[in-house]
Amino acid sequence: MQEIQLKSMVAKARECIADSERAGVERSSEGLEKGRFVLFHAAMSFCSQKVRATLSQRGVAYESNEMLILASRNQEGKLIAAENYGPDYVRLRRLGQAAGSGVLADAYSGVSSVSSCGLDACAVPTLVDLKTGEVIVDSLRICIHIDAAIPGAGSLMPKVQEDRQKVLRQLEAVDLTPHPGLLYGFHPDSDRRPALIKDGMRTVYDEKIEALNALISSNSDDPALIQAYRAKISKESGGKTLQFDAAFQKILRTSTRDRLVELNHDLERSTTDWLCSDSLSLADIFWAVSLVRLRYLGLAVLWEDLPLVEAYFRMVTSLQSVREEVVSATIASMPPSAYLATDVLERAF
Ligand SMILES: N[C@@H](CCC(=O)N[C@@H](CS)C(=O)NCC(=O)O)C(=O)O
Repeated sequence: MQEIQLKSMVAKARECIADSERAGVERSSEGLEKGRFVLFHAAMSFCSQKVRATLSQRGVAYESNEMLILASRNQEGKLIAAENYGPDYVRLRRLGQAAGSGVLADAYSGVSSVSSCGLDACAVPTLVDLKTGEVIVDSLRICIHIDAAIPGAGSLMPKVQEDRQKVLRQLEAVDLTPHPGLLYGFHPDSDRRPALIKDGMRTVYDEKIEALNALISSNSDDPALIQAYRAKISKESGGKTLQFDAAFQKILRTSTRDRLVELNHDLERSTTDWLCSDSLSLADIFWAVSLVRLRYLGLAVLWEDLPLVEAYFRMVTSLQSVREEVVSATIASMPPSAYLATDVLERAF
């Protein structure tokens, strides 16, 4: 798309953010490629954390547009929709779908991988590359795109084909870990999520669906938008159905445990400090985000008999990019967790 047209869509999407202090903020302004990248993201979103950590690790400048991704009620009790449901943001994001992200996600699996579930047009993160005219809508593809855009030392994707395949396999493993399901779901017998998360999750789906229905009513002249909102309602309704389904919640835990056991095996096989090659790669950044989120949710118990995973957690959380964009961002933007407080930070750093 032509730069002028894209910039105009970005400007409109920015207006979906209620607080101008969160919109159009220059990050790492001394960094590389200044003026090229625009990011729509959320501090608490684990997919956004992957992207911000990658940008930070590669020293890239970008425009930050931080969205509130949960609905809220004003003093009169009126529901305020999440900013990522705003019509102009969804219109921008759907440009990314046209560029190759497949069908809209309309079913719930507890996983948010675009390659296996389709595109959620109402989610973050979204990256706009003003140099190439692209809108990129999936954290996995976004991080690979950013890394490829920055030549020179410090690349997070190995050049050697075999190592590259190893990294891609790990990115997929993190992508297929059911993070949304673990955050939103009520496990029948060992739910260690912070109390405020549990409280919020009791009403979250009803609020999402109410907000989306209101947006359908107020945008009845835009069929593409309505299609995106309907798909989102269908997906979130599926989440509501499974949120208290004990068998489903147990399956999510088991599949997470299986991925951690596999990670432990891969760490055993690795001949270097890092997971896939002799230097830091995107695999290490993605796993850092995943492990921090699991720890926040009280799920480090899933690797308590896997010492290599714990040692790896300590190593990846000592990276400055991970400390700032993942650990600190989680603590600052999410309700306090007994499992990811300052003592954990002190140990990790
Ligand atoms: N596979 C996508 C998933 C995007 C996604 O599910 N984002 C979540 C935050 S991590 C979101 O926006 N949730 C808010 C909502 O769906 O209402 C990616 O990695 O970018």
